[in-house]
Amino acid sequence: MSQVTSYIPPAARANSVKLSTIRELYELPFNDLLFKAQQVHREHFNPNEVQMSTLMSIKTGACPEDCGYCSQSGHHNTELEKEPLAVVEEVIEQAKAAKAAGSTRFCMGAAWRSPPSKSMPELTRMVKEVKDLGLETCMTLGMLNAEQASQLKTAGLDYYNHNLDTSPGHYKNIITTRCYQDRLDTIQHVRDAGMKVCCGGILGLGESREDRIHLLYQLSSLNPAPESVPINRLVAIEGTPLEDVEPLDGIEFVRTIAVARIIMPNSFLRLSAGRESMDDGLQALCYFAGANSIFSGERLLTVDNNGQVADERLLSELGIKASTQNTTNVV
Ligand code: SAM
Ligand code: DTB
Ligand code: SF4
Repeated sequence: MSQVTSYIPPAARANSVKLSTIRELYELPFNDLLFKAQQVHREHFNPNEVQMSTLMSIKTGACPEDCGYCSQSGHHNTELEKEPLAVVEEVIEQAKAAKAAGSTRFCMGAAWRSPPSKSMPELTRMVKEVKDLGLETCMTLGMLNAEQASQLKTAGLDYYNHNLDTSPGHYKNIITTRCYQDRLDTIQHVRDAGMKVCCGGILGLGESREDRIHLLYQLSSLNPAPESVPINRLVAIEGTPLEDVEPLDGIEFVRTIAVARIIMPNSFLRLSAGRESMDDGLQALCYFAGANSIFSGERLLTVDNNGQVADERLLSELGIKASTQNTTNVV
């Protein structure tokens, strides 16, 4: 594991939004912040459209990493049923169902520290066959080296999801089996291979506002900013070290979405894990603050998601439509 002293490559620092600017945005009166975020949102996106992705867990549990929030870590006793790598046919079946339900992107997630070399042929076949269905492809498989990133890109992978999760300072309180720089290195390999970056974090890990400011600073300092930014709200899982953490206040969650929208105006902001615990009002505020992408379907990787019926009801009430266009040429 590499030792970290500095997290932002010097070349990216020049363009990055200042920490003090992010702090000032957080401190704005709520209505001023939301008004500003909605203005920025309208300049860059259709405010009445959301992009839909569907997740599939292609390898579940027994992960060697010790992420304190995760049901799939082999370090915690979560009683999760482990599953080996899925066969390609099963993945295609689920991708077809996702497309039929209106999803434009299919995201395949595996509980690995990094993908084993022996699985690369199956993984590249999954990418090719999902892409042949006319879906955008995304994977999240843990750390990648340059060669793996290039193999996945050649197979047709559009996006790679790899989150920074929290601030550099809070990271060691949540994960000890890898460091921040490891995450940044994989993100760089993904960029160098020519794929789009999906990178965000989790709120509600017992972090302070200052940690949230530093997380957003890191994300907006990636050069360029990630095309897709998932904002997860902790789903506290029994048996993990974070099972009893105090839930993050909804208003602070919305503020974070709004600040992210302002400082990363071209990025799709995905309201990710934890949406199931949000009532209609909170979700509506998140959309108003600039969230414009969600995971559809009944399940995320191991936890429940809102499901199509509930999503269609709320989105129709809000007059928000699922975007039908792929995003691979946007930004
Ligand atoms: N193993 C891969 C990795 O860590 O990059 C991919 C899968 S991992 C489950 C993807 C992301 O899901 C994590 O980085 C984290 O941000 C989010 N996540 C996992 N468990 C969560 C939970 N209980 N609540 C909220 N977000 C969670
Ligand atoms: C991301 O940031 N959130 C998604 C996706 N990327 C892979 C995963 C959420 C996982 C939620 C917990 C679970 O289902 O186990
Ligand atoms: Fe493993 Fe990813 Fe879960 Fe961490 S978040 S324990 S790397 S599956």
